[in-house]
Amino acid sequence: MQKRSPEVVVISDVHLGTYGCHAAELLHYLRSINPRLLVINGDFIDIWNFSKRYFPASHLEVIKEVMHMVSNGTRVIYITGNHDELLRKYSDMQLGNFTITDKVVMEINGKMVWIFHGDVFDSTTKGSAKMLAKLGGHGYDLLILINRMVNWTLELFGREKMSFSKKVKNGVKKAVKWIGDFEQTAAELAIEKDYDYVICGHIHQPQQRIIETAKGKVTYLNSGDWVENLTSLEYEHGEWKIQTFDTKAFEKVKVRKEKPRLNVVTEEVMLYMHTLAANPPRKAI
Ligand SMILES: [Mn+2]
Repeated sequence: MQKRSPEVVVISDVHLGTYGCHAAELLHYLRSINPRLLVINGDFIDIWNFSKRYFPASHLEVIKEVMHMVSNGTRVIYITGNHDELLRKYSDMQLGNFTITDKVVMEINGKMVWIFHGDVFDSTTKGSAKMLAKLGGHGYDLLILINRMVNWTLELFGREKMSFSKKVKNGVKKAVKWIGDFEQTAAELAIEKDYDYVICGHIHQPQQRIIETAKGKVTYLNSGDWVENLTSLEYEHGEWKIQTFDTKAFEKVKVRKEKPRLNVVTEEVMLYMHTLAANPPRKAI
């Protein structure tokens, strides 16, 4: 397989460590690209849900693949989200090609691009976004599990699969218009700051559209997620586009299991995280 080399790739909301995460598909996608810059825009590792002790081999393989990309020369910027906000203590830490931060402003071919996860709007967009935050937690995970069981049954009878969470979210969308609120808020702020592009994640809704207000206009982009939409943003030849993973063409290759080393209970990992959190790194002089 020839790797594609888009200049910049943005992914978000992978939610490693949850049942909903499509790690095998993401692994397949990551192995198909060789970008100069990879931006992981929040909620990559779902630390909120770590207590479940679910962290299969394929999820670790995703982390290994990202590290592999780092060592092969891809610059990786990890922007923290609300499900991995524990890592915000390390903001602006840099290890070679790898950076952790809260937000990024970069210039790409003369255009100013502002990238952040988007949970910062949760407290400002009244009520509606909070529903999503809750949905993003345990309830959402349960919904995905039930959905998988239903789909398994549907497949057994040769019926088309269905997406519960998409249905629920579409309902929520109609009721409170939170997606619109979110996109509008992000765009208004970006216009105020005079940026050309604003890139978010968080709401699991891939998007690419120009938003115009009385003060100006901006291109709003959202990389979607790897729970339902399996999307990323790619920048190549001066253009941004949404890339959707082709599940139909994807052969479900089982990720090689290295038992018992990889197929682990996360207790050690969790302990490590907590230890680090208790001792934030000192700023380098
Ligand atoms: Mn989020």
